[in-house]
Amino acid sequence: MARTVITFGTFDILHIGHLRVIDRARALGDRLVVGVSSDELNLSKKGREPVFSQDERLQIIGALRSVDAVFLEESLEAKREYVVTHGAQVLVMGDDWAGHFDELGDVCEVVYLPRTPSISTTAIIEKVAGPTAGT
Ligand code: C2G
Repeated sequence: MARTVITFGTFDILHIGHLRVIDRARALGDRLVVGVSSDELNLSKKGREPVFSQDERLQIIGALRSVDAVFLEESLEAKREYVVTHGAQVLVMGDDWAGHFDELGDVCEVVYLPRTPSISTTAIIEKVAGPTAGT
């Protein structure tokens, strides 16, 4: 039976750290499903809307070679339902989430992969904005 891997993220302003976690997640199975977090979820959790809309982020992530299917992640608390609904045997998250989803160990294998150092959406926004931005 095909082994389905699931992962989640905002993936705003796609960068090499995102691509690496997606490629490494896909390598752990035969099929990768990605939950892309909604604009609303980001606004409520991070206090700002992503630069790219959820529709754009869904299209960008869905176009990647390693990704077999995408869906909108509308609640951080619904991981268990998403894992079961999508038939995933493995849940992959970056290690900034280490320990957070261990309780799902009864329905799937939970794997935390090391983050790619020195890159983040926030750092890109700051770099593009330039040193005088916000002054
Ligand atoms: N990531 C990484 N290396 C980086 C930056 C991000 O490996 N330098 C990984 C994160 O660990 C995560 C994925 O890329 O697994 C997506 O990161 P974010 O877009 O920041 O996702 P986040 O907002 O943390 O996810 O259920 C989780 C939610 O969807 C929110």
